[in-house]
Amino acid sequence: MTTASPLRRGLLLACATALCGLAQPALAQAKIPLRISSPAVPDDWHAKMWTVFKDSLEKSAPNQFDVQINLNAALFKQGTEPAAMARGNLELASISAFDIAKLVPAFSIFTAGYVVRDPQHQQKVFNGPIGTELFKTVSDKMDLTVLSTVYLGTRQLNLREVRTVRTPADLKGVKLRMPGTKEWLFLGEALGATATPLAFGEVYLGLKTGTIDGQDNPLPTARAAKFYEVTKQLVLTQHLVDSLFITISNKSWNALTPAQKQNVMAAAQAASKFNNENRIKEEGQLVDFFRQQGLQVSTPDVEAFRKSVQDSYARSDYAKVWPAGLLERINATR
Ligand code: KDO
Repeated sequence: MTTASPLRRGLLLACATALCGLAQPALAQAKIPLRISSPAVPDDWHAKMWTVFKDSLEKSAPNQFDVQINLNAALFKQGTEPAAMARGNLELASISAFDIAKLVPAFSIFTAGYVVRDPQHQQKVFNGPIGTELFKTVSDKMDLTVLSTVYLGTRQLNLREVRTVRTPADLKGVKLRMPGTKEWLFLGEALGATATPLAFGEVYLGLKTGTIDGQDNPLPTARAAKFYEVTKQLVLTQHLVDSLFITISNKSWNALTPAQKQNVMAAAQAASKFNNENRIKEEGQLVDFFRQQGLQVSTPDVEAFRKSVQDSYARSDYAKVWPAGLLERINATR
């Protein structure tokens, strides 16, 4: 065995250092970018879940992914995420049934009030054959792969001024803020209110200044976005057990190795598990919190709301495109 002279050793070392110096940026560049955009406020569970996603992925696939979390709709406007993913400007997002229904009309069944019964029902529906079939259509028509289903919460009403609300008729003339698509506005009208479109980021100010009379969201979101500071009443209508779907663009998904796919899928599932557990727990505690904040909490005639909302959907064009038997299959899922 020959040993290198001190001069040669020095040269070798210098070369190796130079090579390392070159190799490092090359390695950094090789990381797969995963840009995420969400309208959620940082204190909401479905914003925090992205950190769980990032940490979980870093643990299972160290240094392979560059996960970039953008909250408060800072990167893309609420509802424009699927288009951004289609254009290749975004890799991941948590999109709603309302976003999906625009391109997959059958999905509007999940935008209808009083269809999904509770978080357990939601998970059974989407993790079973109905989810498998519909997610295949989402992949075909939207070029997106659904990685997991997130429980956004059960939507309730939150009003600026106290009023007696027993049935949908009591919401006549109430300017109820809804996100700005026709599916959302239909839900607001089905509740008996005057649905008023507004982006999520403008709701706090809208309530404060009175351009809207109320908003609907799950209680954890009303807490995280501090809507209790600018409203006086909660009406527990329980009108929509709402979902979000963690999706990745097919272009990004198909570029992953089988092992990376498994890691990304597991990270998405860890993220939704974190969100779902915390959100369900918090929903059980927040009525007391809102009372402490001075809000009046009222329970309307939920059966009257259910009947009126279900009748509105049954009469609507939405129901005409629901695949035959789908509603019955959802109802029969236990
Ligand atoms: C909202 O704008 O009311 C809504 O709850 C709609 C959801 O689909 C989702 O976009 C959510 O906002 C955001 O993630 C902010 O919490």
